Amino acid sequence: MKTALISGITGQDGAYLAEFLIKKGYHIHGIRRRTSLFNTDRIDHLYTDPHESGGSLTLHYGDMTDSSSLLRVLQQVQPDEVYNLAAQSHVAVSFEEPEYTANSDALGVLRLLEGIRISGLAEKTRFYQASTSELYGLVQETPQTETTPFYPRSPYAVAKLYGYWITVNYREAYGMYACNGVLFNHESPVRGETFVTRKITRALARIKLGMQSALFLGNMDALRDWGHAKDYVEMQWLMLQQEKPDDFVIATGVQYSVRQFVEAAAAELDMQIRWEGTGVEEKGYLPDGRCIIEVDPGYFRPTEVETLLGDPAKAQAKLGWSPKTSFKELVSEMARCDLEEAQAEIRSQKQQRKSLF
Ligand code: NDP
Ligand code: GDR
Repeated sequence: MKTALISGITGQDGAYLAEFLIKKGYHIHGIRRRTSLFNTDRIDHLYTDPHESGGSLTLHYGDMTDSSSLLRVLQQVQPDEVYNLAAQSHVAVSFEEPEYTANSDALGVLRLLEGIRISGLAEKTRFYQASTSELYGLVQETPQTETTPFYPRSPYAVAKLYGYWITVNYREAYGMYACNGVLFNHESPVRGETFVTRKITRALARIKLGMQSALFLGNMDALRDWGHAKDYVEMQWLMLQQEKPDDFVIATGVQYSVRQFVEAAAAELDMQIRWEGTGVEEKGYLPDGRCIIEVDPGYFRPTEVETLLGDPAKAQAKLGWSPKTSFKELVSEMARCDLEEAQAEIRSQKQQRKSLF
């Protein structure tokens, strides 16, 4: 049985990857942080109590900012594969917490790689680094490929740039099997609620049910290449199954604006948006005249990444990559799930009211 260690297992990708690898017959070890509230919602369905036998998932406390915990877990688990998905992954938040972001997203990668090396695992353990299209930032060519120059535009992207290059360096210096997946935005019904796609589908579902009156957004002209997380984690695994380690762009090759995402999600929920005004004055109205979308400049970033579009030709050729989920299917799944979640919330509130009588 192969053993994989996943940092960031409680996040969106960690949950999809763990499920994917368990189906492949792996035993999974995951690194979770200590938090005051439960943070395992996304993986609870995969977990079995350690007191019962036959589980495929073991969780360890650890933190990307704490070498001692990473070293302990690596030495205990001696994994065949390490997937480094842990990161302070919110671009806007990285402007608020730049030093912490650098510590976890840049030095954290070094801690894992060095941990593998000094534990004598450099030959055995294959390493995946969650690199990002944010590296391209102020884009130098379109579409972006593995050879497009980087120009990071946020503390997050600058930290990830270090992560990218230290992964390449450990591959070249120590012959480690270490790969970068340069993944473009990927979403799902379990996407964090503050990323723009989930913020939109969740808010529109709640507006439809009368639970929220308006959605405030930042730059609606931003263009992104959005795929489905479920499709992308398969590529993370495939990158570690090749003869030689390499870096790959994973993207759909299709681009939409934030505004188009709003329109697509609204259409899925049988809502129609009429736009009026431009810039910070832009507003979205329902046919009955209610204003439900407004711009809040507070969501503008000090330096923005205006446009990203990936060219996945190399992954297509070498990994047999083709995205399975279309933009429309992705938006539809997210909108449907958020509508169901909002309906369940209403039902449980009604249930609670009933039990008061
Ligand atoms: P999420 O934000 O959903 O998950 C991040 C994970 O990292 C969570 O499990 C989080 O724990 C954990 N984490 C954060 N800080 C630390 C820390 N200091 N120590 C240990 N664990 C930590 O991100 P995604 O799943 O969307 O993304 C996975 C990775 O891929 C990230 O590195 C991200 O930067 C990168 N990426 C993501 C893309 C996307 O579109 N989703 C695109 C390209 C790259 P907790 O649950 O406790 O918060
Ligand atoms: P991104 O994702 O920054 O691309 O990083 P996000 O969904 O946060 O933003 C996408 C674009 O939408 C614009 N935007 C808003 N964004 C947020 N979060 N909230 C808003 O209200 C809003 N309004 C407009 C943003 O300005 C931006 O242009 C994600 C993360 O998963 C990273 O970890 C990953 O590396 C990259 O994708 C690829």
